[in-house]
Amino acid sequence: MEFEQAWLDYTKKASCKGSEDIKYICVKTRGEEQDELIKNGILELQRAFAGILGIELTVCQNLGEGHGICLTLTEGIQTEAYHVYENKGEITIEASDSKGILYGAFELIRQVRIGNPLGGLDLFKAPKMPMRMLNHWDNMDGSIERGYSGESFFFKQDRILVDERTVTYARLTASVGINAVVINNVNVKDAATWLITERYLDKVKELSDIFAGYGIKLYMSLNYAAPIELGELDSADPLSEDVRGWWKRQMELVFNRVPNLGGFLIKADSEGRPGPFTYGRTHADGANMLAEAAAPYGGKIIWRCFVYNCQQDWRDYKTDRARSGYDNFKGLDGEFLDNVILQIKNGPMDFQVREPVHPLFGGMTQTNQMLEVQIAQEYTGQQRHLCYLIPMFKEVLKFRTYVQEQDDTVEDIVSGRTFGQHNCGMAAVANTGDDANWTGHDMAAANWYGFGRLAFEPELSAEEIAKEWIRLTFGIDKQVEETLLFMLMTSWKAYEEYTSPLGIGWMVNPNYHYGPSVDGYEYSRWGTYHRADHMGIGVDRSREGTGYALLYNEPNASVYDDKEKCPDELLLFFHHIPYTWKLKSGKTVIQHIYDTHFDGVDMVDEMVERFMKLEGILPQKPYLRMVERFTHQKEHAREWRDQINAYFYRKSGISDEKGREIY
Ligand code: GCW
Repeated sequence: MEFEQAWLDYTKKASCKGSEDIKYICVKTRGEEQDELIKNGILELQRAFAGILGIELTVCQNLGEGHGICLTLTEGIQTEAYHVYENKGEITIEASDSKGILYGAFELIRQVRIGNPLGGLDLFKAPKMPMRMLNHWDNMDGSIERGYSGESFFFKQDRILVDERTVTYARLTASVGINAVVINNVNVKDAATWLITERYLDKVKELSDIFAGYGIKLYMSLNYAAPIELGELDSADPLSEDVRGWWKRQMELVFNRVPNLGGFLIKADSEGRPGPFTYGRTHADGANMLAEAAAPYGGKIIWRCFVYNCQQDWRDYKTDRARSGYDNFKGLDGEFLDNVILQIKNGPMDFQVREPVHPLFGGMTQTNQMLEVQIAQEYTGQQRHLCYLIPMFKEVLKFRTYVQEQDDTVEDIVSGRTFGQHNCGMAAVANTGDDANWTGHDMAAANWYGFGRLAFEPELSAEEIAKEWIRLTFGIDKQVEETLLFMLMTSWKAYEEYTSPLGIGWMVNPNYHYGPSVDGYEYSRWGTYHRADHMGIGVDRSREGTGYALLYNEPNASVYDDKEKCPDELLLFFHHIPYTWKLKSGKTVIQHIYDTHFDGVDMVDEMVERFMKLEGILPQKPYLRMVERFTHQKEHAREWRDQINAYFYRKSGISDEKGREIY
């Protein structure tokens, strides 16, 4: 399958002030051999300078009188950090480790391509989050769970693929500072259970070596019941000596064969996957068993907190899926070994367009934590609608948990500032596939790019990240930049407006989760209800209801618990509210529903209208691909608007004040 270079396309020429005299590139190590990372850094710079500036960089021992770039390994800089600066026309990329050098090389290329002059360049950057990870939900048959951009490029027909595309993937991923990748789906079944056996380890090693050359640790998802499913034991009880011994031997095998392996990601006791509950054991028992076996090799166990009862009866008003992560894990705080990291979704439900922040952030104080977000847009338009998610992720990171007076935001927690942890960070469920443009929607690549940039430098604004991505992908052009920036920055808001209102979420078609169906999940077992009747809508999660609101630290708990104080955008998540209730905006709930749905569609129309003016300015291929997606988004946004408005008009019997057409 053909593939493009996304934001690393060096075929577009550019000029860069201060680059004119650069001819050479040299490396100064502290005596050690140049490793793959440094070699890849040099290659990348050579490729970029040749492609963009027409400069062939010659490798030399010492720069001497010629101007050039010097990669310098030095002491005293934090690992993975880099200092890129200009002095008398010479550019230095300084770091303590070769990963920092590689990141510095990508930084220099970025600076050149976004049009910054090299004279006076002086950037010192250190990643804020230790782990910056992608989780691929790729299955070994080549399909991708919740994948919207083609098939897997890691697997096909139960084989592991290693080819040119793998290398380009690693370059793209490393260029934004991502340093860990889980290659297979968290739902580990069939052939994927065998990934940790001789059957696949040679290929896993090949893949992990390519990744290692770009500073990426390869991780795999594990099947908790592997000892049984591989036919070796009849139990997976984490306290059984046989089972513990089995995992120790298996880990020894895997880490010896794949020394660059980072560790494992596990989804246990969730949505039908096996786990320690079967044996009456806790998640700490399960995670620690694996962690103990992986520890001698420096392996990490990333254990997901997405554990809930997916067999709920809709008549049951007491069980609350939103509580489940907290209820299952809070009591285990402090019981996990140091190489275990709990991975927590950004919200308590499941990647909806709007959710409160997961209460485990700020709930646990003695456990390594990692934030899980999803760029695959499962519930936010499936890469057919434009939905730039970096503004949402920024809100999550900035959320104050009040776990202590200072350094209490989600960002502080997952950066390790709050509790002094080093096993923490951020993971995104990936949005890539084997489509030529990698992400189906060309503009969905901004989420991949943006996720990495944000995890490395969370202080960057969503606009800054978007601008970088636009320039790197489409070159420097004022109209292109203004248009695409407007579209990216409007898109999340627009999507929220024309889909489910005020934080309630869902209202999608069951199973594939695309398109409006207000009652799609209303009578199902998944615990995802809106509870609308003819009087009102929303789930009572206050102290009178499920009590979920009280899981937060003060003052958050009191704010969410109180209808009057709860922010509008989350009101229906926390409270059951009459349609005639006045929001802080001054509108009634029902009028808000009508207005936002009409406005959301208008926003899409405006985005698309502006986009169409880029015909002949953007390269034709991506332009046409996007026209197709935007045409669909326009229509589909109308479908959302009309279904939601008609449903609530019919339920409430209250007309739109503005008399617009409701079907
Ligand atoms: O978002 C839901 C998805 C499932 C997914 C699950 C999870 C991988 O609908 O497809 O399974 O969450 O996060 O484990």
